[in-house]
Amino acid sequence: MGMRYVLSALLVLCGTVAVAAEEVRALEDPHKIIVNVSPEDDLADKVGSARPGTTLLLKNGTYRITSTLVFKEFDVWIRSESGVRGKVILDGLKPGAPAKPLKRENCVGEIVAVRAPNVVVADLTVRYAANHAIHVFPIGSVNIGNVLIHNVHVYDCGQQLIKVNGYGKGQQAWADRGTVEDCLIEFKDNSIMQDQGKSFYTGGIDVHGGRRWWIRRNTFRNIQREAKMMEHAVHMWSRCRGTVVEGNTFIDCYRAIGFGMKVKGWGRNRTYTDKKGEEPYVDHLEGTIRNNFIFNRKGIRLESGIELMNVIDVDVYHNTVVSHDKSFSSIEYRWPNTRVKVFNNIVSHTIMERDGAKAELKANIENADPKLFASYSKGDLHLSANAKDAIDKGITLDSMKKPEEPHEHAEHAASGKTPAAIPGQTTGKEPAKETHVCAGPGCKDPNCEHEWKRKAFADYIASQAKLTDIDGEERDEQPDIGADEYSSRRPR
Ligand SMILES: [Ca+2]
Ligand SMILES: [Ca+2]
Repeated sequence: MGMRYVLSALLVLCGTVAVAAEEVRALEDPHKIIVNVSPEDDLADKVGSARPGTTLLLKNGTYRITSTLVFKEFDVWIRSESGVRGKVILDGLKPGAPAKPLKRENCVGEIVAVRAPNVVVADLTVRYAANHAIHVFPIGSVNIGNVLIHNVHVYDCGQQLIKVNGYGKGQQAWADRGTVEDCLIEFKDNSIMQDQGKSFYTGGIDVHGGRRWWIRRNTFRNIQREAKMMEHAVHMWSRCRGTVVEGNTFIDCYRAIGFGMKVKGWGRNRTYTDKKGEEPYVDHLEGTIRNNFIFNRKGIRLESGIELMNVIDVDVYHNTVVSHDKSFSSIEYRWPNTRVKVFNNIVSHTIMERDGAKAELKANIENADPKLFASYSKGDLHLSANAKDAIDKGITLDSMKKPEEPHEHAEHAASGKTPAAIPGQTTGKEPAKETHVCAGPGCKDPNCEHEWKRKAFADYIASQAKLTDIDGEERDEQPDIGADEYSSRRPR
């Protein structure tokens, strides 16, 4: 299947907030084994019997998932034949059970379980699980890498919609270098959220101990209920490392982005061979949060837009955080060991220090005037032509142009190898050894066999060479404050 572009027919109105139609690049599929699947087929069996190097190509329709689809082999893809994510639905509602009211006990526990490297889930919809729509966690003591979730619509599950865990009580293995991109992650019916009394055990993407995850260009919407405490739309913790969260739009989420949480080791946190982050304990190392729009309408509480909780070496720049109601904080950094940089952000409320945390703060705008935005009332957070305090007022960020490459693309599966023999996969607590360092575009290494991976990597390198904004537009020599670089031709 060649490279093609799909105009995702997404023009969704959420109150007054419009999510613009977006062009999503279709993945180029390298596989020669294509298994065609129809809704009447036993999909769990097809997934369970797929060999490495297989693509399961799903015809249009709703697939009733009565037992979890478990991906145990590496390099297996599942995607819709049409490339349109709304036309293939993996539905966890038990046969005969009502969809309204939506109840956890009427749904399968998990719909997709990814337990092997290089699995791709693309161009479809996943809904109605008691716990998670997609759960990534290793088998045994082998790390898994390069899981890709691309152009997927995920909604209405009881716990976290996408969950990434380590394996076992001693946490011998982890999931690294995952990518979640161009997805719509939301709640339509939040009655399914797991109620814990004063809070809900529910969120968007929740990653424990993962290294170099890349969360980009997604829309997160309505991950909130009754103004009660709940999990973040994106939460990276238990000593995740090198996360990049960029170019996402968050609408009506109670807490949008969280890095870190715990102030002490808790037996399920990751350790690294360089022992970084162990003494004193920190809960997230390195990473970048940039070019994100975060917006909550009147009546939908934003507890906090970006929370940095016991983290070090995290750069937070060029984000725009606006809530119509008063927030507890727009951005906050907390706990004595925290060390972060917070530059070029524009927020409707405050950037808050808590409990002795340290941040280098430059060129941020707090208590932003609503007139700075293209439409404050409708939540269009692009800059208005009159945003004199923001346009060309940011500091240049030469030192931040290249965050750690989150998607090393070092270990590709080659057909016929077992997971344990995949380059880069190791056992125990050691991080994956790098057997191949990609030279980027034109890489000659025979291990670097997947053209689409090379393209993704080339895109990434290109995006780093120039500092861009949330629209993917290049920033000029005098960067604007916030996620948007002002242009008179504003994308809608
Ligand atoms: Ca500028
Ligand atoms: Ca722009």
